[in-house]
Amino acid sequence: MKLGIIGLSGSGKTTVFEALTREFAGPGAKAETRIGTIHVPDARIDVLSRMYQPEKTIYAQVEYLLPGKAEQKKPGSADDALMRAVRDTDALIHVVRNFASYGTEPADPENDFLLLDQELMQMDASVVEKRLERMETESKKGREIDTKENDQLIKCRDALQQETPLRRFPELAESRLLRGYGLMSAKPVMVLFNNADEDESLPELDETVAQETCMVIRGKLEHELARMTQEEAAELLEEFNISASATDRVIRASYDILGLISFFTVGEDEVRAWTIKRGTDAAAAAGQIHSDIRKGFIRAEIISYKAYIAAGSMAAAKKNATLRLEGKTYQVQDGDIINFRFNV
Ligand SMILES: Nc1nc2c(ncn2[C@@H]2O[C@H](COP(=O)(O)OP(=O)(O)OP(=O)(O)O)[C@@H](O)[C@H]2O)c(=O)[nH]1
Ligand SMILES: [Mg+2]
Repeated sequence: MKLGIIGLSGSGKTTVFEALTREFAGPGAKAETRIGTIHVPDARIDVLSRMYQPEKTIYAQVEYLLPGKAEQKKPGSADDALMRAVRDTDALIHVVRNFASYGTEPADPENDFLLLDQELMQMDASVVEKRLERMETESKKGREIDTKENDQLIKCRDALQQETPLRRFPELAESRLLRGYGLMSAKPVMVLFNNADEDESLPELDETVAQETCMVIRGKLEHELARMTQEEAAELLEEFNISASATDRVIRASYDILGLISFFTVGEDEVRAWTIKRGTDAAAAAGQIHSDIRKGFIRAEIISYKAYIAAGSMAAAKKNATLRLEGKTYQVQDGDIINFRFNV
């Protein structure tokens, strides 16, 4: 799963990308598209790993993509290079400047967000319009067109004309028929306000913006923290009276906007988080591990992380019956610890 980092020029995209991924580029590397793969921090995995002392501990992962210079959106320009760059991403992190910087206007975060968000909608509108025109031509020639797709495209056009991003309409945002178009405003988004070092609060937002998933990061501070040794970082955190770096929180939230949850498998060889879409059933979750486990699925032994910790051990959980047996259609919940029983 991949998240694309977008934002107006100078908003702090590179700073945030590097703080989140801890991949620091020297000068010159700036022009290229960068991808960073990172672990999703999960305190539950930490605890399970301490209990089992396994040979391997495996966390869930997400990828961040920072478009190269040439692909970033220039305000007011109509080029669709940005769209091509983030086409294959599953969600967007929209970085918004909320710090004063020398030589630029004072921060106007709400306006900046809306400006680029509207440009995303214009990009979508142009894609949708072109496609509708083509379909009309086809249909005039007597060729058959996909009427359902046509229908959905018209709904997109209507929404975009009202300046409503497509992500507000689950039917359109999740449509298989539209997936190939890489529509920008259909992607889930996290608005990441990039604050000055001294400021930890969200800017005041009106309703339209407040309904987005909004978070704050102090990009420059987090960037410094990410480069430090643990001792140095602890000192800086104390100086700014912060309990922990915000990057973990932001990374977890990126996982959430993707609609992803984790289930766990545990053992002395491996403690592992597996990533699935919310709503996945036990059979599909088994298939994530191995197609044979799905094919030979008998039952899933399941206990929630919380119940497991409360019970203290698998044996105790079996005794007090918090360990349950579930079938193929059981909807896996975030934090389920699962042992699949299967035939090969
Ligand atoms: N005070 C302050 N400065 C920041 C913060 N984040 C970034 N900056 C500064 O703002 C400038 C732009 O940051 P970048 O991360 O390069 O922004 P960008 O969005 O990648 O910029 P372009 O790639 O040029 O579009 C740099 O000088 C950063 O040091 C922040 O949270 N606080
Ligand atoms: Mg940059």
